[in-house]
Parts: sequence; structure tokens; C-alpha cells
Amino acid sequence: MGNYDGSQIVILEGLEAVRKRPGMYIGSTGKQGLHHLIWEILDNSIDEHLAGFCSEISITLQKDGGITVQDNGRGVPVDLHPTKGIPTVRVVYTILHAGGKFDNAVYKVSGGLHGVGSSVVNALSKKMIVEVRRDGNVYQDCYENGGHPTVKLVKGLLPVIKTCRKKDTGTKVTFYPDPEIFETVQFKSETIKKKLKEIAYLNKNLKINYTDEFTNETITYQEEYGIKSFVQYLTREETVLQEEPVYIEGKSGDIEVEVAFQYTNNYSEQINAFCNRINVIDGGTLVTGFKTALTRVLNSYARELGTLKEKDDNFDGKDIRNGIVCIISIKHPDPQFEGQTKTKLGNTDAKTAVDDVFSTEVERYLDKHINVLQTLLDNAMKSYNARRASDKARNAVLKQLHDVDTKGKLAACSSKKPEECEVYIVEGDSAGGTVKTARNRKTQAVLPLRGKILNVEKATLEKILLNNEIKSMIASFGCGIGDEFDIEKLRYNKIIILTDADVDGAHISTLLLTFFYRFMPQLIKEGKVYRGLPPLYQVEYETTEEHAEDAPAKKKGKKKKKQTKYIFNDHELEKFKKIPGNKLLAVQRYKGLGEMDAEQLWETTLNPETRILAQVCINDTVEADEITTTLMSSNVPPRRAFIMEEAQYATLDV
Ligand code: 0RA
Repeated sequence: MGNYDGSQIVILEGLEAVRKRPGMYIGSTGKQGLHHLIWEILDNSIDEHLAGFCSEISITLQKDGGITVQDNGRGVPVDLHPTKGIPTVRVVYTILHAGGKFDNAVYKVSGGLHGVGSSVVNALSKKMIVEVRRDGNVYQDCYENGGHPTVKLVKGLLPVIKTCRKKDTGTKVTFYPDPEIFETVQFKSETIKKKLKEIAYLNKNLKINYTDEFTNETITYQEEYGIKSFVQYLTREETVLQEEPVYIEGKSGDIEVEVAFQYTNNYSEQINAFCNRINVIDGGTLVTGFKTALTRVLNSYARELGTLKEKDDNFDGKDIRNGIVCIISIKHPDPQFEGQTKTKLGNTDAKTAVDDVFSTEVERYLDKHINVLQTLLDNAMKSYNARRASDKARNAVLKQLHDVDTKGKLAACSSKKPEECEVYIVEGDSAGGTVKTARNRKTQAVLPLRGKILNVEKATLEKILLNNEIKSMIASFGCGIGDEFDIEKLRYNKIIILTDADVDGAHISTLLLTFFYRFMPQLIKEGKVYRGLPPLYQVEYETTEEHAEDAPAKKKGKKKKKQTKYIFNDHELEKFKKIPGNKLLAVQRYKGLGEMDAEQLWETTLNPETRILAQVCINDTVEADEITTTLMSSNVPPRRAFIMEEAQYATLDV
């Protein structure tokens, strides 16, 4: 060490701020935040690929807990930084907000949100090593305990550690997340592989090598056909209406546009939009441009070919998108991300660009592929007719909702102030009964559901609206459904799904989430939907008084004390067993909510002071669609496994 000058101290204060409030920089210190570190480092290499200088990236999960990301780009510059007086590479990895963006002319399509986090990753690592190959030399800079440099500079520059061939350029970053910051520092290979696959689809031809030193698994991801293959992958378990996805690309001004789509026989639409590879889950201008163009083009064909007669009105955009699975990917030189979570694209020129490129190119394609055109028109016609039928059904249902009591077995709460009210949706009448007894009647309403609710992924709106469980939910929430949905009218501030912690419970809760996601997505987007997490175990244990939770600090007695405690998952149970001084006497595993009496249920699951709720959120539209479609497929055994392992982790941000 010993190479700290004045500027270095200021830098370290910046990194210390990151360590004090990691959540502000990477969202959380749980699994998601941990993996975010990798995405930050990867983004820099992908930017180098987008700039046209990097064709291959390798990711290695190391046995010693580290992770390495290596690229064959130009290598981060190692020259003396003109104002900071240290090598540029050290500036990049130790100064907050000094990432790839400092060379804006080159980084025309940099992410905007991403790619500036190298120093954040360093701040949250107990060790980081950056190796740069440039001009036939290999340079190395090392950092410890949150970004403290350990390499002594010579005249402000890094020493050369060895030489290499002149053409072997690139950057290799290895880091070890700090266990003092993160709840876990164990990377999940499935999460990483999934991300790498997505990156490969979004970056045509980029070669990505993955190595897992724990399992000796190696995989190379490379997609010659990019997002076209992405759509094929997303529809792999569906019945598709075209032989292959339609793929379109083009440029409008500075904006590059790519679209791929395939129709399936599902009654849903999935549009996943990316700007500079960032999943804009709330869509925005690029999605509007696509929808406008698709609707205009198909309506114009429908008139021209006589599919729609003069007396008919137009196909609705919804008719035309019925069953579509689509990826829109654009590259924009100056993206403006809007909304609270910065997940909506705001640039108006993106709308025009997508509309221009898509309408021109899709017409060219459909003129050549009349059979595809016919498929799309038939499909729109089917939805058009179904829509008329379901308009009738919907009107009947909505009328009914006003006229008679369709709230099913809703036990309402006495307060009428939505901000203090919550509704528990409970699996089964018997658990529902106990919740009714246990709840706070003023603010907590209960809606028991009998058995499984309809799988909305495979049903028309008409049929969905005839389902009793769904009718009671719509009536109870009070905010309508589909196009008429109005969140302002929601009667509750929280909608809490409460099911048993078993496969059936997970399935029911997934069916409910699918229903919300497809027909009342705003409920999820605005954070109104939660899952109640009832405890899995009650343990009875003995502890010496010095360890007892309420032991006075001074007392060091050896007296045994008997206590009980609720435990919410297996991990917590294992941790509890390891606490010194604890001796387990009995472990009771709850099989279902029904096993708890009203008092226990209140204490563990209903009482706002002590319960655990997991807010449901959408992090990634591809993943949300994947989960809903995978779970709803007819392939039973893998579906079950998926529900148990992934459903909670994938859709919940706890
Ligand atoms: C700024 C300028 C140049 C390259 C990079 C950044 C760069 C950064 C990273 C981060 C990971 N891999 C990277 N590869 C390149 C180009 C400087 C030049 O040679 O003109």
C-alpha cells in the first residue's frame, strides 16, 4: 500500500458511501443484488462489443468464490488520467459514476442506467483484480476491502507484469463479493446461465463462454439469428401459427430497430421490449410505435383483401395482437428512461423509428408471404368475433356486479378507507374460516377461494368472466377488469394471497398471479399484491439464560429456559439450530394454515407488526411471461418442480 495521495482519500470516501447504503446502488443485498454485481461488470464488456471491438466474453465461476469476466475488447486505458493523476483504469474502478460513458462519442449506445457501476462493484467486494492487455503489455491493478488499491504506482502508472502478443487485447475482471455486505455470496448458476442466454439473443453473434469450476460445466452461448431465435425459444412449448417467426431489422436515423414475432394459439399477448439491451418492462414509445404500425398495416390489408367488409369497424389492436409473442429491440444513442423505476422509454423519436422500420419491412415481408398474412388475418378475425361475444359477457358480468351480490364469500372489513384496508385471498373455506375469526375486522377483509381458480392463460375473456372465483375477486376489488380497469377505485391498499406452503398452494398462488398479470397488471406494477408467508415450523427449545432473547445483559446464570418460536423456512431453521446455547426440544412442521388456531394465525400471519409479507413485483417481462407460460403448460412433472423451486424466488422480490 502506501500509495494514497490526497485524491485517493476522497475516492475512498465515495466508495465508503456505497458500502454504507448498498441498496441505493444495487437494489438489495440479497441474491438479486449479489447477481447485479455480475451484470454491472458484464455490461461494460457488452458495451465494448456494441462499440464494435469485442467479439467474445468469458465468465468463470471460480471455486474460491470469485467470479471472472474477461473480454477481448481494446482493454480499459491504462494511461495517466489527465486530471486525477492516476491510471485511467484505476479511475474507472474506484471513482463513482466514472464508467464507460466518459468516452461518449465511442459509446453511442451505452445503457444509460448500466455500465457505470464498476466502482460500485469494487466498493462491495472484499477483493478485485483488473487485468488489462494493451499494446503487447499486461497490466494489473488490485483492490481490497471495498476498493483500496494494493498496487504501488510508478510515476502514476501501473507496472507491466508481463508481455503478450500485440493483438491480444482485452480486460479481465475478477471480484469476490464482500460477505460482510451480502446476505449470501453464493452465485446461482441457473440465474447466470439464463442471463447469458438472454444476452446472447440480444447481441447477435457475440460469443459468450461460461465455465463453472464447481461442476466443470462449460457452455458457449452464441446466437446467429439473435432475437428471432429468442422468440423461437419463448414459444418452444406453445402451438405456433407460423412456420417460423417473422424477423425484421432496419435503421431510421441513428436508431437501429429489430423486431421478431410469432403467433401462438394462446389468448394473450407477450411483448418484451429492450432498449440498448435493457428490458424496459413498462414499454414506452418503442412499444407504442410497434403497436400503431402493426394495427395500421393489418387493418389496411384486411380492407384491401375484403376480410373486413365496408360495414365492419376496424380490428382493434388487441385483436391483431391476440396470441403474439414478440421481441422489440432497439439501439438508441440517447435513451431517456422514465417512470419511478426508470423502466419506460420516453424518446418520441423511438416511436417514429419503430413505426417507420416495422411498417415498411413487415409489408415487404407479408407481400412475399401471403400464407403468413392470411394466418394473421384469420387470427385477428377469430379474436374480433370472440371480442364481440365477450363484450356481451363482460357487460352482463359488470351489470351483475352492480345488481346482485357476486362477492361470493367475502367477509368485508368495516372501514371504507382503502388506504387502511387489506384483503386476504385465502385457499379453501376452512382456512378462510380461521382467518375470519383471527383477523382485525376493521381493516382486514377475507375472501376464501374454493379450490383452484381457472387457468386464464388458456381461456377466452368470455369464459374467464363466467368463473365464480374470478367474479368474486373483481366484485370485491371494485376496480373492474381489462380495459375498464381503474386502480383509483380499488377498495384495498394491499391484496394478500395466503396459501399453504406446499405445491398446491404454490400452484394456486401462481394461477392468481397469472390472472392479475394478464388482466389487472397495474395491481402488480403499483405494488398492491403481496404473498403472506406463514411459518413452516414452530420449535420448542431450551436455552441458557444468558442466551435467552429477553435475558438481562448482566445475568450470566446457567438456568435453563423453555421457549417457543416460529420459523419461516428451512434455511432459518438450520441457522437457528447452530445458535450456541440453544437446545431443540421439539419441531412441529405446519402442513397447512388449517393447523393453526386463530391466535397463532393472528400472531404469525395477520398481525401487521409480526407477519412477513412478500411484495410481488415484475423485474423482467421475459421472466414473468416465462413463468406464466411454463407453469401453465401441460407438461406436469417439470411444472411441479418449477413451482416448488422457482415460483417464489422468480416472481417475488422479498
Ligand atoms: C474506455 C475507452 C476505451 C475502452 C474502454 C473504456 C473499455 C472499458 C471496458 C470495461 C470492460 N471492458 C472494457 N473494454 C474497453 C477505448 C480506449 C481506446 O483504446 O481508444
